[in-house]
Formats: sequence, C-alpha cells, structure tokens
Amino acid sequence: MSATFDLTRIAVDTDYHGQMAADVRAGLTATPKALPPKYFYDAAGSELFVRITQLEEYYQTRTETAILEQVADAIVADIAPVELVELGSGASRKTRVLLEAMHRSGAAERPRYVPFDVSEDAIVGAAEALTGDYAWLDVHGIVGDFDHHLTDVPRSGRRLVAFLGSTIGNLDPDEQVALLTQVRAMLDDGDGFVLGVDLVKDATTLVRAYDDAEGVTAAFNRNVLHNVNATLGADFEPDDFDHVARWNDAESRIEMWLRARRDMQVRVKDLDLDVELVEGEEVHTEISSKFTEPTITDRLATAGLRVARFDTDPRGWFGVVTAVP
Ligand code: AVJ
Repeated sequence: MSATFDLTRIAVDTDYHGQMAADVRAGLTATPKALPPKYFYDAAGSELFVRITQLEEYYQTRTETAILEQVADAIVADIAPVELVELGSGASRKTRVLLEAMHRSGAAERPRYVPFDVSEDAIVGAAEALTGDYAWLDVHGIVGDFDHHLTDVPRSGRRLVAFLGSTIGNLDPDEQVALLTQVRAMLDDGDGFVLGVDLVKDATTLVRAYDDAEGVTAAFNRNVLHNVNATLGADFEPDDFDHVARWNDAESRIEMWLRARRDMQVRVKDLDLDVELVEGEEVHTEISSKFTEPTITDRLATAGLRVARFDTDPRGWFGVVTAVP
C-alpha cells in the first residue's frame, strides 16, 4: 500500500487581515511599541527564515538535528508510538529523523504523521514531501490554532507529540505554561512529548546568532514592516530602521527590536492610524527565550509534565527534552 494523506480543518480564524489589524493597532499604540513575531512569516519572511537556519552563526537547527539523529531511536524505544503529532510545520530533516525511527522500531506497521499547523499550505507541502518518500506513512494533517485546538486532535494510539526548533522560546513564561498545559491534555499515560529548546550560553554566541554578518536576520526583522505595509497599507520605510538584537540576562532571552534612524510619521491606512516615532525609538519584534535544564524542567512540571530524558550536544548548546505525563 502506498502512503495516504487526508486533512481536517478545525475552526480557524482565517481572517489574516482582521487579525493583523487588531494586533498592529494594539502594538503600535502600546509603550514600548511592538509588533508580534508571527507577522515575520509571509512568503518572503519564511524564505529568509530558511536562510537563517543555514547560517554559520545560527547553530540551532543543525545542532537540534544532530541530537535527534543520535537519540531518536532511544526516544522512540521508550514510548513505542504509533503516531507523531508535530506542532508547527515539519517536513524538515528533523521530522524525518523521528518518522524513520518510528518505522525502524516496528511499533506500528503504518506510522501516522499528524502535522498540526495554522497554515494549510505548510501541511500540504509537508505531506507531499513525506508521502512521496515514505510508502509506509499515513499523513493526517490538522489545520488549527495551537492556542486552543490541541485537545481536538483525534488519536490513533500511543502518541508522541513533538514541538521542535525552540519555537516555544517566542512565548513569555506564562504563555509557555499555557501551551505546555494544552500539550499535557493531549497525552495519555504512556505517551511522550519531545521539545526542542535553545540553551543559555555566552552572550556573544547568542547575539551573533541573531545578528549575522550577512544581515539575513536584519532583513528578516525588517520584513515585518514590509508585511504590515503590504497587508494594512502602511507606509513604513524599512530601510530607515536599524536591526537590534540584544541579550536580556535578567529574563534569559534574546530580544529583537527595530530602531528608528530618524523622527518619522507613519500612516497605517487600513487602521486610519498615524504613528509618530522619534529618532532612536525602538519597536519590539521578538523574544527568543533561552533555557537551562532546571528552568525547562520547572516549566514542564508546572504544566504536569515530568522530564524522562534530557539530551544535548557535546557543547551543551541545545536541548532535546523528552517529557511524559
Ligand atoms: C523559529 C522562533 C525558533 O527564535 O530563534 C530566528 C526565529 N528569529 N532568528 C528563534 C528567529 C530570529 C526562531 N524561532
């Protein structure tokens, strides 16, 4: 039998313009001004992010993949999952490492891959790539929003949930616990959760990863302004903003900001909003939290999850945590 693919859509708010309108109004009228990181990812921003993952300075992606290549068989042996639910789009090398380990383990004749994402395009892309290569795989995509639909994902048996790439770092601590609590509610006894987290390390290495020599991350950061211009009819001049990446030691996170090079007046047509920025003023665009083994263990415990394994690379730069209910 060859691979199969089907798709379920859980009520998602598909009104991208309306959502961005509300978020941008709230962000640009707050102090300090802010724009949510989810608006980095239009088509151009998604391409820039792929380039970031290939930068010499951005060690995360290749380090996480190397850890998974070392430990995927052991993680899978401990859980014996028949399905992999992945939060956020996959189809990358990392997803393949876990799926191949599931196939090798023989726990299921036909492992099931359940990509869960707000973007239907991301799911279809993942399914096409994987079903073409793995005749033994069934893909059941779910289009939904992981703020509220996680417990609606139908299960086919022993489950492994994966949330890779340290995407959890984009959330503040309360939001992290809320998400982990949702994940906990998807798990039965015997199931497992694999979480990728970027770890605290020297500030120079961290800042370099968010301020690369080629300026790819700077372009990614400014891209949020291009996206707001295109979607809401704003007239930001992205080149009049400097890219700022700094380490916030007290909060254990990298922060990205866009700093106005001059006084400016920006009009956001669809919001009928005029915004003033003074020279040197910074707009907050992203947090990327960094963890230690104790801080992530504590966060998981607050959500009712216990760490069963903590795997890292030889330098201790990135962590792959396996947690259980
Ligand atoms: C995809 C959220 C994990 O925080 O490192 C990369 C996004 N931002 N460079 C991260 C990002 C700037 C990335 N995450």
